[in-house]
Parts: sequence; C-alpha cells; structure tokens
Amino acid sequence: MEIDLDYRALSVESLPQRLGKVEAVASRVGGEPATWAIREVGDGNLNLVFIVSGSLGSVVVKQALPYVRMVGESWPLPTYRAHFEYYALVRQAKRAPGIAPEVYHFDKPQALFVMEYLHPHTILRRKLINGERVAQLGETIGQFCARTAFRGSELSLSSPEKKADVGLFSGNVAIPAITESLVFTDPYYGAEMNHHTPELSPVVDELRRNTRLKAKVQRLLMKFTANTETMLHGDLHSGSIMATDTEVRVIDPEFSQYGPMAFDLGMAVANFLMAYFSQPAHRSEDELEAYQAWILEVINACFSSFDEEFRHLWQTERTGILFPKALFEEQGNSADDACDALLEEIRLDALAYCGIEMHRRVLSLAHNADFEEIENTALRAKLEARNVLMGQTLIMEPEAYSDLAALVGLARAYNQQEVL
Ligand code: SR1
Ligand code: MG
Repeated sequence: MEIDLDYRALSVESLPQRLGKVEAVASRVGGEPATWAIREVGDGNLNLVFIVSGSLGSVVVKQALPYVRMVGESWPLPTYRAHFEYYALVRQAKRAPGIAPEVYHFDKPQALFVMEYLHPHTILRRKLINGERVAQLGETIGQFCARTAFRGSELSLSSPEKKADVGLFSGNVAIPAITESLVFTDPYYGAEMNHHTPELSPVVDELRRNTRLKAKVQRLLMKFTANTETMLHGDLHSGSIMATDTEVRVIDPEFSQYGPMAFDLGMAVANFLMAYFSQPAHRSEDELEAYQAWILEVINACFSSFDEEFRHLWQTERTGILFPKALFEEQGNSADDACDALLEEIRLDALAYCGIEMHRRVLSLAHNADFEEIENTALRAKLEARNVLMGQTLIMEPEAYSDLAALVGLARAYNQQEVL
C-alpha cells in the first residue's frame, strides 16, 4: 500500500499547531489556536473526525486513517480514499446544491479536508431510533438521488467530461472492493468477519441455501462493478444523513464511485425500511403505529420525488449524449416513454439493491444501531427476520413491488408476520 511519506495522523493535541495557520480554518474558528476546543467525534467505521471550535465558530476536520478504524491496523486501507471523498463532495455541491457540507480546505498529502460544521443537525439514524420526525425527509433524499444520478450521468454531462471523471474515480480501487464483498457477497455465506443475532440462525441458514437468490445478487454485483452510469454517494444509509426537524443534509460520500443510478436510492430506502422494522423495540404501543406509518410515507415520498425530479431534469437538462433531443423532440417525437421505461428499470434495480442492503446490515460486518441496540436478542432476531425476508422478496421479485402501494403493503405484511 502506498502511503505519502509526509502523512501523519492528526490528534486533538497536534491539530492546533498543524492547522492553526491554515487561513480557511483560522478565519472561521477564530482566536488563538492554542485555545481552540477540539473533540474527536468519529463514530463511523473508517476515519478521524474532529470538531474544532473557537471564538468565531466551528469547523469539521476529517482525515483518513491508513487502516479500517473499526477493525484496526490489521486491515490496511489507503489514505487516498479521502481524495475521492473530497472530489465527491465538490461534485455533489454542484449537482445537488445545498445538501452536502461545504468544503473549506483540502490537504491531499495529509488525506484530510475541512468542512462545514452542521449544527444543530444530528445523525438521522439516531432520530429514527428516538422516534423523531423530519419534515421533507423523503422528498429531499429522493430529490438528492435524482439530481446526483442525472447530473452525474451522460444524460447531462458530455462524453469526454464523464469519461475523464470515470477515469479519475477508477483510481479509487480499495473502496469499491469493500462494498463488493461486505454488501454483495459476505451476507450470503459464512464469511470470516460476519456475525448475526444467534436466534436469527434458522432464517439465515435458509437464506444462504437460496441459490437463485445468490445468483440474482451476483448479477446485481456484476451490474454494480461494470456499470458506470453516474457518480454514486455509495453509502447512503441513515448514518450518512444529518437533519434538524426541518433540514436534511447528506454527509460522508467516502464510498463514492461510478455505478448504477439505482444504487443510492435503494440504499436509502433500505435504511428507512430497517428503521421501520426495528420500531417495535424502540416505541411504546401508543406511538408505534403512527410512527411506522410516517416512515412508510417517507419511503413513498422518496420514490415519488426521485421520479418527479428525474422527469423534470429529463425535460429541462438533457444535454448529454444519451437520448439527445435531436433524436426525439427535434424530430417531433416525445421522449416521455423512454423516460418512463428508464425510471421503471431504475425502480426495479433500486428495490433489489434495497433488499441487499437490508441483508448486509444484519448479516455481514457493519451492522446498524436500529437493530444492534435491541438488547433482547430474541426480540431483535424476530424483527431482523421480517427485515431479512422482505429483503429476499425484493431481490427475487422486484417487479411485483414497483407500485408504491404494493411496496408499502409488503412492508406492512412482513411487519405483522410472526417468523420466529
Ligand atoms: C469496513 S467499512 C464497513 C462499512 O462501513 C461503511 O458505512 C460502509 O457501509 C462499509 O461497507
Ligand atoms: Mg460513512
């Protein structure tokens, strides 16, 4: 693994001296660097994250470590991944303005960047576990996915610009390899780093015997590896979303790569569904039904807003080499049917990717707190089982659930099912 020889991991102690003279930091934080209040708050799986506060304000400093933080130095991971996260943030800011944090400073050799401190935003996953509602959540995420999918593709970009960007991102070889194994492959066999709730074993064993399912997932992996339709966020789970009651922001595109348009949408919806299935462990009887109904509305809004925004961009920003107006509108032909067909294909793939994300978060290495924090493992397994089985259905027959009422009906049906 190549490591820049100048690279040194930051610490709370060294940060003032190392970043105190960086104008983009000093002018926003204010005061003497030695007096800055600094907290390391990285609770993700990979990186160092510091909140730096002074007399004028706060910034966030994120730095890649040369290994996977959640596992340790036994799993080396190149620090160059931070460069791609920075490139992704810059592109997202252009393609979906106002959603990603603004970046103030990038230091390539140190694999770090300094960005906007989002306050009083908190991580969406925690809000969903706590039973909080966020206005326009589904709409904002659906719109974000549509804008980044469309504007990062050759529906919008010129062929040379897109090809050059795919070339640039193809240098990020370590990160896709993690998604390929942890998301697509490990859940479906007894991979070394896997773990699951012991009581879930009968469901897991059955799932892993489903050869048709494994083949379908591998086909989706093939599409994921071979398809460079657009620049993805790549890890759009509810820990990559921060919100207040009324504002939604998307952070952490450290798994960004070029891939299929449906991927981010599917991942986001999977995380809403996992929040939905885990609720019986987090809510009291009297609030459970209404809160679960709200999560289903979020899912509905997410898909609907994706479609609406994508159609709007199709009409107004179709400037790339794909489906050019010269072939359709300028010949007096509508391109609406082509858009409908593409959206249907994206919906089906999104449902299947959604099912895969629902599996990996309870079967592979990196689990989610929605289920993981349920201390009663019998209850946890029961709720995870509903989630696993719905995921399987979505992968096996997405066509049956492309209608949103059918999808919501499926979630409600599994939510009632006594599997374990
Ligand atoms: C080793 S990294 C494990 C997972 O954490 C991130 O959130 C990604 O989802 C990745 O797959
Ligand atoms: Mg992350």
